[in-house]
Amino acid sequence: MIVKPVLYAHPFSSYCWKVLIALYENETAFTYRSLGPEDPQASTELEAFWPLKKFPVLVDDGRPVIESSVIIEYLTLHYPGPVQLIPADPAAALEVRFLDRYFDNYIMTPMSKIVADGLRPGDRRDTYGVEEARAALDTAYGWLDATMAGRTWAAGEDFTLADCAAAPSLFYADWTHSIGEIFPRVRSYRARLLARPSVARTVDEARPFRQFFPLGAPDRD
Ligand SMILES: N[C@@H](CCC(=O)N[C@@H](CS)C(=O)NCC(=O)O)C(=O)O
Repeated sequence: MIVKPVLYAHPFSSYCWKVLIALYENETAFTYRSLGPEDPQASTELEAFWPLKKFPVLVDDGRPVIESSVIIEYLTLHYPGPVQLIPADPAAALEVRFLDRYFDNYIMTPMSKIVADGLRPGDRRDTYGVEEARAALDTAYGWLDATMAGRTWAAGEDFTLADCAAAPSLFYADWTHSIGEIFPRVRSYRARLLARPSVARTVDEARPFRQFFPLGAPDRD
């Protein structure tokens, strides 16, 4: 009997999108354990595998694989498919891993800071921290705009791990602190990502949860 890996995830979670996009790119078979009130047992199991209770977590043959980037690396090793998300060439792979870190650390992190602030009680808001995060996002958009010159995908002509990280980062970052018209390459890259079938599917699966976006979701993708 073939045992499929199990993914503990939530369809609206940005870090889960990263892994879902990788799974959909290669049509990798997996069992989706959606974390939510409808399945409290899934959250109990997640905590047993990872007491920090961060998701996604992939469990393969009873072994947890933790951290979205590591999960995608694991999938490329154990469930390779036609889309090579990490290049075989080590130097090219380094660039992909750098860009993956770039999207997580310099787009996702300040975006999450602003979103999390929206969940705080009104008298406990971190106005200065949010201003800093907005400025950090503009700096990050600027660097990315220059870097994307002549590139279709983050690391060049091939869709990689870096694009799996870019899709949720730029999707939610634009909702949170819009990508200005002075960053045309970032805007068109975001649109290209949204048109990619694996990303479009992930965005569609998250649609029913938009009402829960803490800052209020705009009426667009
Ligand atoms: N570095 C982790 C980040 C995971 C993460 O922060 N996930 C969020 C959902 S997008 C989460 O678990 N939130 C629940 C919590 O913080 O308790 C990764 O790449 O997987």
